[in-house]
Amino acid sequence: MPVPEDLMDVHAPVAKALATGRPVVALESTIITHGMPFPQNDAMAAEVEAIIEAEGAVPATIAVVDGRLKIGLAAEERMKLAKTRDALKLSRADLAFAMAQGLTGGTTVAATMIGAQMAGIRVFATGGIGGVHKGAEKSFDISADLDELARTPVIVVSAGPKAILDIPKTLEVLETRGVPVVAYGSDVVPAFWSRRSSAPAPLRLDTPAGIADFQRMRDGLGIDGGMLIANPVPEADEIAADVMEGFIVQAQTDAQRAGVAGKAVTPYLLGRILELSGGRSLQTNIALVKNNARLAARIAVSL
Ligand code: PSU
Ligand code: MN
Repeated sequence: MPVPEDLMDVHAPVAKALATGRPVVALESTIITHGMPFPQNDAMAAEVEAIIEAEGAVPATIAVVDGRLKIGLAAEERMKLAKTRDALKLSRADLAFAMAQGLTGGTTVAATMIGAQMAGIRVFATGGIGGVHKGAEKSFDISADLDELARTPVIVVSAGPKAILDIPKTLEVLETRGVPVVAYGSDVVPAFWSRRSSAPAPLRLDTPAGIADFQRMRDGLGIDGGMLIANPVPEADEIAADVMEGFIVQAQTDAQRAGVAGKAVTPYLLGRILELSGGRSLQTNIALVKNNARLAARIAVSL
């Protein structure tokens, strides 16, 4: 059996930071391969990495390239991935499949958490996590991201569950599985493109140091698994929930009509919402990922 170190390529600046105990922030790559069109996807990824560096941490974009698990990508590698049209979308179920077959893919929140933990990275920034889809009582569509949060000890900084999901059901599943959901500086859980959902925050913290203290206490008690930080999108970039609702309902109707199922659902809905909103949802998505990267870097520095 190969040992994990033989399966992954840790980008030199990331390896150096990990070896010297400097803060590192993991980044996912499904948002690059399936979440945004080229060239905005690569531009977003570059800006996000620069924000993390400006905060004094080292970014590590995680992906699978030709069967190798990459922990950190050089700029040319990232650009190449952003242009790869047939890249797979890899979660816990198919991460090892892609590696065994020598394939290339973006890693979802779940697969990125697995890679981060293997490399020893504690903090990870993304846009939004997958969750319980609306109508899940019929479709059974519940993202593997939720199970991963329950089992893998990585702090995931997001802008809250996407409003294409059933937010109350997503929070119920996280509570059942023992995943802390911390709203950052807010009494309500943010809803990705919008700062507020109708769900009260299960937990609230207002500083990166407070989040780091909470994690240290979990470590001290031997409580494993991840935690979810829900960081509201900046006010200037938000789209009001009632405006979003129209786009979401339309996108869902279109998805059903087109027979979209399984792992294609989230990319389809995001793409359709982008079209329906005339590109506005993409601008908001980019702004919130940058905002999350900044907070994640501050948490990593605090830890
Ligand atoms: N957030 C975005 N764009 C995305 C995703 C999140 O702004 O593309 C991706 C993440 O990688 C997340 C995945 O893990 O969607 C969830 O997919 P699913 O619902 O199929 O588990
Ligand atoms: Mn799904």
